[in-house]
Amino acid sequence: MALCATMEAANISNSCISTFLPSQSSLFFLSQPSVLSLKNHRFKHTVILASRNGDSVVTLLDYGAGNVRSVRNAIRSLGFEIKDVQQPEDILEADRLIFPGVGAFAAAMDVLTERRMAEPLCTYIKNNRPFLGICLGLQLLFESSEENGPVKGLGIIPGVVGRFDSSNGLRVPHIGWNAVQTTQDSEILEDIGGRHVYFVHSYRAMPSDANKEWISSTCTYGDDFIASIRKGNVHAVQFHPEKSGDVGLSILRRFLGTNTSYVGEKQTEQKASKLAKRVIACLDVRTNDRGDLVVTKGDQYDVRDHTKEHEVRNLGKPVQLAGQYYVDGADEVTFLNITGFRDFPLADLPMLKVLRYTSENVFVPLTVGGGIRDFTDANGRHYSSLEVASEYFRSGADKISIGSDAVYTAEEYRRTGVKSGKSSLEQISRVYGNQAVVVSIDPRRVYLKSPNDVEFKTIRVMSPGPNEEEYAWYQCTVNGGREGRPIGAYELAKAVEELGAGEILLNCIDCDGQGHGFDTDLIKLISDAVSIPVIASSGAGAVEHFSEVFQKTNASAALAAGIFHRKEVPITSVKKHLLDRGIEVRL
Ligand code: 1PR
Repeated sequence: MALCATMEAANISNSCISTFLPSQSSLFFLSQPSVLSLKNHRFKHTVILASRNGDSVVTLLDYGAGNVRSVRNAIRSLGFEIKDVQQPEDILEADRLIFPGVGAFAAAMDVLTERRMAEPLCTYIKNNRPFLGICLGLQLLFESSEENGPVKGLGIIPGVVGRFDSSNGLRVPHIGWNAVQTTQDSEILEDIGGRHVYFVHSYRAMPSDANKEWISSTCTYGDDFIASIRKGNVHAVQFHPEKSGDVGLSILRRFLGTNTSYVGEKQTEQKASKLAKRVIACLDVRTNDRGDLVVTKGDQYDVRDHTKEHEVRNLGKPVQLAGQYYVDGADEVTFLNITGFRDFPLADLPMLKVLRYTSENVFVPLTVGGGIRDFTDANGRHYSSLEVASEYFRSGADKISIGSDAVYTAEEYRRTGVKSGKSSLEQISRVYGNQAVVVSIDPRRVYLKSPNDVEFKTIRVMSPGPNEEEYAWYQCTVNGGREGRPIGAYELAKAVEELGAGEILLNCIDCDGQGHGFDTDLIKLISDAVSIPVIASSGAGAVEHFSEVFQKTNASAALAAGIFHRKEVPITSVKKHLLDRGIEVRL
């Protein structure tokens, strides 16, 4: 590795850098210092190039079942080249092999068997050759899995992979930044030291006497499960290093054989101990009247200025802002293509480009929403919602978010009581897993004199309505809040959980952009009703609003937009405040 350049671009904002953040500068490892990457980051960063010798090639086992772009980007950002496994022999010839398992266990085993890759993979591992399995790439090493099963695995490690038990209120999937306890020396984990890493999964392998010699770390979620294994040169991790920020990149770097620590110095005593509450930065994206793709922000979903020109508010460039939020410590970044309901996203190539460029340098999870539905274009070509989602995943999304289409699906499901299996929600979660499917709800509060005035779930509100109403229901809307539908947020949330959603992004049109705080009545109602994680959204105006929502509700994450875009409240201040209030966050 050669340190090539330290550069400081113009207009660096220090306003959001506080003393407790892990690093005040970020390290970017580029195989080629592309103009785009450098141009798009207006913050201090260092570029390091891997040496160009035979050691810079990594073999990747990508069996084509889903998004491994993030892993590719992370490897490339460390200065390594990727050689894809094309045929079984490539596995045995690899100097180091990374296996990022994606999709479902049974499907992955089928592909490995059909392509005659299972046997060379077992031989490679049994010969103690350098190996790193990620997520499903860890689970497949075990004897079998209960996912779609029982299904036989590669049988290298004793044990059965089972589902998290949600019967005691545990939210499944396990999504977010959690702590690991190392149980055995593993040089690839050396930089973890009390930091959180990113997990997203519903199934896990459990420690036992039979597999204890393999375990290098465990994680607690309900019970203790296996977070990583290590035997000789064989490593595998249940979490996602490619999505775990600088700690994750350091794990990859150590596996790839460069042992220098590049994790920023941590200036806090906080040690990760459990699943952290997430702070998410959201970018509502659309094309403005000049044809530029911009980050905008509405007041109760109205994104146009109240001036004569009535222009779409322009709060910045999507790739640049996402990169900034990554450096500032956002635990996830969400892009919502807010005109996706009328503009077909696959025609919206700029949005796909935004994802591609962002995922090159942002190593935390990326969610994208807007326009995920079946579509027939002017030439009569039909696109399924699965195709739309697949394109988003291929472009770098880790999760997709469905808005309007999920409302129609839930209405139909409530009407018929039948799961058709054909909705976008069901199809995408079947192929990519529930953890990859978020449903975004856009409800509007409707006040009522009596809870019997509607057939939907009502609540007694903390503050009475304009005509002293004491009750309200939350009516779902579609098309960016333009049309109210005959279904409540409560009914929608319950239905989409049953249909396969892995997470709920809970907006509130009344609170959006107001800065008066989250609607805790609504968030409590929904987060108590479902057992999947709920992201609280809309209304954040001060750091206290984040602690309030976590103290009063069971939200797993809180999302904000306007206060971050306008630089009124930095992400670092939000995290510091939560930490001061005893709420665990990722640092
Ligand atoms: O219906 O599948 O095409 O998805 C469209 C997506 O775009 C939905 O997720 C919907 O929420 C979003 N959307 C549509 N129109 C708007 C709009 O603002 N006019 N944005 C819109 C929704 C709400 C939040 C916002 C928070 C936090 N934006 O994402 O970021 O309210 O804001 P704040 O912190 O400033 O209060 P489909």
